[in-house]
Amino acid sequence: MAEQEVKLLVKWCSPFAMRVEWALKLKGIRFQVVEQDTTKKSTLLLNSNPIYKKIPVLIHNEKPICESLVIVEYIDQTWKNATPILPLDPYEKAVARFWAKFVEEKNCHPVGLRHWDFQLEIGGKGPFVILL
Ligand SMILES: N[C@@H](CCC(=O)N[C@@H](CS)C(=O)NCC(=O)O)C(=O)O
Repeated sequence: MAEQEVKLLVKWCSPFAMRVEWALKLKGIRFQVVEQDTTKKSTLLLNSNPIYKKIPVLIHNEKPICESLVIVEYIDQTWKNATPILPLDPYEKAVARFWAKFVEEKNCHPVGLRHWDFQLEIGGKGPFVILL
């Protein structure tokens, strides 16, 4: 793949940003972290995510992608030759998306110890459960 410019707008304590950082690291992608103050939103953030005005935002070759789960899926599809994050099988992928949505709706912290408990509870099937 040609030279890539990958920037990630984050807030250091955001579990949603961590989710994306893990995905990029898992794929071995070099990226620039751009820390944001969400109490004083930058023009870059407002222009990149005008709908939700939230981090994380991935900016890949000047194109912004918003929403952490959408970003993880984008990363998985764009850098296909590295470790897969989501299952390839459509059914397994749907199950992964279901649990990711469940975790969000139950307001669980998407990373961290609670997730490990959750993974054990449902008999987690691989890194995607932890990451998502
Ligand atoms: N559903 C979003 C949630 C992102 C989110 O809630 N980001 C928080 C930081 S953890 C944020 O930017 N908050 C600023 C605000 O709400 O104005 C995602 O998955 O990316």
